[in-house]
Amino acid sequence: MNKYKWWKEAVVYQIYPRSFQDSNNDGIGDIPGIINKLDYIEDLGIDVIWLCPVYKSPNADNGYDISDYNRIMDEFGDLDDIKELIKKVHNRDMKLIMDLVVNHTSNQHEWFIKSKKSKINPFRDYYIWKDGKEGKFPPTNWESYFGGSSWTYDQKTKQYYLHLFAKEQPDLNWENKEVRHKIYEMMRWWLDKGIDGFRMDVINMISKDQTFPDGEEKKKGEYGDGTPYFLNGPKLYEFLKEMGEEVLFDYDIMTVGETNNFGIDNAIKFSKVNDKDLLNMIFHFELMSVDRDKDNKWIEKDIDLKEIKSIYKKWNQKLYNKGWNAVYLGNHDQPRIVSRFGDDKNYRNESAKMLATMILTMPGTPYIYQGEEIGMTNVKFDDIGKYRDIETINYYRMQNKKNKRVDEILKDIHRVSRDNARTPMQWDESFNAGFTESTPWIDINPNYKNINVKNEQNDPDSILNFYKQLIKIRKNNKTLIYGKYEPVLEDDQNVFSYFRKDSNGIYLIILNFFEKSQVIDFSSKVSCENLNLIISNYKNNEYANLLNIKIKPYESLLFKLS
Ligand code: TEU
Ligand code: CA
Repeated sequence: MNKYKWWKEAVVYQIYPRSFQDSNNDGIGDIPGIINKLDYIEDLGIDVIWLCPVYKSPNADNGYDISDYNRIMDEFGDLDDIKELIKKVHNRDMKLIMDLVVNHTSNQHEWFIKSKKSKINPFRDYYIWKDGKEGKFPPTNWESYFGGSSWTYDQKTKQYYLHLFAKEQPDLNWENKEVRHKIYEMMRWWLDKGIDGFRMDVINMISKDQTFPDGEEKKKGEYGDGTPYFLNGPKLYEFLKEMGEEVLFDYDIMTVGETNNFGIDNAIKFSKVNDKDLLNMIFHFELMSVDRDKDNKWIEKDIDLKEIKSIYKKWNQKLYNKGWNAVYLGNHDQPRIVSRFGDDKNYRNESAKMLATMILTMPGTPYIYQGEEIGMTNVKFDDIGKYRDIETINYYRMQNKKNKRVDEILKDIHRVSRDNARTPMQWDESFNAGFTESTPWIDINPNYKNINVKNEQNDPDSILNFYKQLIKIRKNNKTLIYGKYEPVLEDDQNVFSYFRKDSNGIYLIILNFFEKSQVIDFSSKVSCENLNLIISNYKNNEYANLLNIKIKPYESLLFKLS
C-alpha cells in the first residue's frame, strides 16, 4: 500500500510572479500582488503554492539567473513581503515551496564576479573554468540549451567557463565542497523562514563528467550533445544524499526534482535514501516531447495518443508502491495546455476540462500552472519585438541568420515559445486584464476580454468551476490519489481510458482527446451493478450501464462503479 503523505494528497498551483498580479503598477507582477490573490487560490482548493524564483536577479532568464540567494528581486518586493506571504499562506492552511536554482548562478553573483578576477582566487573553483582546445576552440563541443556553445571565453584570464544555459548563467562547480556547503546553508536559511520545500531546477545536471568529453555531433560540424556527460552524472547520487543529510532530512518538507531524462529507475532510487524521503517526486519530461522532436523542441511532430498512454502506463505501473510522481502538462517553459493538447478554437471549454480531468485523476501530485484553470491559450504576437524570452529571441536570431523566412520563424514561435505561458494572468475584462494599470512587461493576450477570471467565476459551467469541483472530488475520494492505475482500451487512437482501484472502490475515467465521436462498449471490460457519473464536461443524462457509451468531442467522464 502507498504510504499516506501530505504531499501526495496536495494539489499544487504554480505561480510565475512576474505575470501574476502587479500591485504597484510598474507593469511587473510582485509578491504583494500574490498576497492580494490568496483568496482566489484558496478558493480553488489549492494546498501548495510553488513560487518560481523571486530572488535577486538581473533577469537574463527571468529569475533563473540568481545574483543573491538571500535577497528578493527589487521588482518583486523585499524580505518582509516574502515573510508576510509565507505567514498568510500558512494562515490559510496552505504551504509554499520555492524554486531552488543551484546548478548555476547569475554572472552578476558576487561569487562569479570574484571568480572571474584571476586564475588564483578562492572563488575561481566555484565555477567550471577550462583552457580552450588547441588554444582556440571551446573545451568541449556541448551545445547550450539556449543555442550556441555552452562555453564562453573570458578575455581577462584567457579561459572558458561552462554555462549549460545562457552565458549569463555560469554553472557552479559542485565538485567543490565549499560551494555545496554554502548552498546547504542557504537552503537551511530559507527553510528556517518557514517555507515548506523546494522545486529543484535542473537538479540532475549538477554533476558533470570530470573528463569533459565531446558529445556526438548533431550534424557534421555542428555542436555536440553533451547530455550524456552532465545529465544524471557520476556524483549526482552522492551530492543529493549529502544534501539530504545536511539539510532535507531535518524538515517535514516537499521536494520535487526537475529532471529531464531521469528515467523511472532513478526516480525510485532517488526517492529515498537511508529510508528517508529525498526527492519526493520528479517532473519527468516524456510527455513534453510527444508533439516535437526529442532533441529539438522547434521541430513539430503529430501527437499519437497511444504514445501518451504508454508513457502514463509505464510510469504509473512502475512507480506503484515504489515512488511518486508529479503530474503536469504545462508550466512556465511550455506552451498553454489547451492550445497544445486540446483545441483552443472550437472546443476550448470542453478540451480544457478534459485535460483537467486527466491531471486530477492520475496517480501522483497534480500541478496546475497559473491561468490553466481558466483555459488561457497560446498567444500569437506578430512581431519578434514583443517577445521577451531569451530562448525565443535567440531562436529567432539564429534562424534569421540561416535565412529562414520571418513568417516561418514566427509560426514556430507561436507554437513553441515559452512566452505562450508567460503572458499576464487574465483577471477581468478591464484595461490590461486587471493585471496592471500601466504597461505590462509583456503584452497581454488579446483574448482577455473573453477569457478571464471574472467571467469564469460568474459562469457555473466555466472551466474554473470545473477545476474546483474536480479538486474537491479528488480530495474526497482517496482512491483517486492512492488507487492502482489500470489502463483500458490501450489501442484506441482517440479515447484515453483507465481505472483507479482500491478496496474502497473502482473509478473509470474516459477522455476523448479528439473531435471524433464514437461509441464504445465498456461492459465487457468490467462488471458493475451501480454506475455513478461523478463529473463530466457535458451535461449528461444518467447512464444506466456501461454498454455502448457514446463519447462526444473532447468529452470527459468520471464514473464510480460498485
Ligand atoms: O528549465 C530547464 C529545462 O530543461 C527546460 O524546461 C528548458 O527551459 C527548456 O527546455 C528550454 O528549451 C529550467 C527552468 O524551468 C527554466 O525556466 C530555466 O530557463 C532553466 O531551467 C534554467 O534555469
Ligand atoms: Ca509591480
